[in-house]
Amino acid sequence: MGLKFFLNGKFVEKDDAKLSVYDHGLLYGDGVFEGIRSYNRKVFRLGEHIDRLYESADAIRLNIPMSKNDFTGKILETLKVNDLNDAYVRVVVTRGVGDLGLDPRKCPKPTIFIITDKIVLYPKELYENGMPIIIAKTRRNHPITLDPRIKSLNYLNNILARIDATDAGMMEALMLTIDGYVVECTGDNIIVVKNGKLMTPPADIGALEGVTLDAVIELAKKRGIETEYKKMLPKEVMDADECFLTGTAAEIVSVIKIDNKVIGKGVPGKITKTLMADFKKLTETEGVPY
Ligand code: PXG
Repeated sequence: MGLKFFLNGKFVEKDDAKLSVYDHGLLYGDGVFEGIRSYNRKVFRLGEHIDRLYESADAIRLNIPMSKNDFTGKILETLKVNDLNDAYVRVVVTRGVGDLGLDPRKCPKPTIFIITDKIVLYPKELYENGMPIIIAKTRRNHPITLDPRIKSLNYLNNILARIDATDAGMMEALMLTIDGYVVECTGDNIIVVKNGKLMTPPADIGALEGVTLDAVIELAKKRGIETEYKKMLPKEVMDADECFLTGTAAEIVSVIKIDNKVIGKGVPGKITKTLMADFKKLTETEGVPY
C-alpha cells in the first residue's frame, strides 16, 4: 500500500497528491512550511513547530484556515494513516490557486498539505566521523528583505548556498550575513564550543529560530554548560574547540573542518558527543503520541 497524504481536507494517495500550476506556492514560492520528525510514534516538539508555522504564515500575512488544534490533529492522523513509527513530516501551506499575477488577494483559499515519509540527510559515517563544510559564496538573505526567521517556500537563497557546497565537493555550506558574520548552514543552525562554553549566532542577524537548536540549548543548560547568543566572524568559529550543526532533518552532526581549517582535533568533540547522546534520549522520551 502506498503512502497517503493530507491535501486540502482529504487523504489522497501519493500519486494523486497533485497541485494546480496556478498555485502561488509554485509560481512565486508564496507559502510557508515546516519539517517535523517523529520518533517511535511520538512527534518531537510538535507544539513548537505548529507555533512557528503560524508565525511564518502571519509574517507573510497568510491566514491559515484551520485552528492550531485541528492542524495538530491532522498531522497526527496522517502519521497514523500511514502507520509510520519514525517519520519525517513536511507541512506546507501555500497562498493557494490564483491568477498569473503576484497579487495574493487573487488567491481565495490557501493550499494545505501534509506529507509523512522518511528522510536521510547525510550518510551514516558523517554522523560518526564528523563532516567537513565550506563557507558559501552565497550570502544569507538580509532580514529587511526576506527575513530568514520566516520558514517560507522561498528557499532559493539556501539552495544556491547548497550548490556552492556541491561545487566544492561538500555536503553543507556555512552562510554569512552581508557584513560577514556567521549565521547558519543551508538547513541547519550552527553551534560552536570554546573553553567549555556553547555559542550560537542570534536569530535576528538572519537565522531560523531552530527547534532543534532550542532543545540542544536546554540540554546544555541542564548539564550546567554556559550558553551564549553571539555574533561571530568566521575566524572565531574556525578557532573553536568543537563545532556542530542542529536541525530537524540533520539532527546533530559534528563539523570537523571549515574550508581548509580543521576544527579542534578534527574529530567529533566531547561536548558534541555528550549532547548528541542527550538529544537522542530526549527524542526517545518526549513527544506527542499517535
Ligand atoms: N536553518 C534553516 C535555514 C532551516 O531550514 C534549520 C535551521 C533547523 O531548524 P529546526 O527547527 O529544524 O531545528 C532549518 C530547518 C532539508 C530540510 O531537507 C531542512 C530543514 C527543514 C526541512 C528540511 O534539508 N531545516
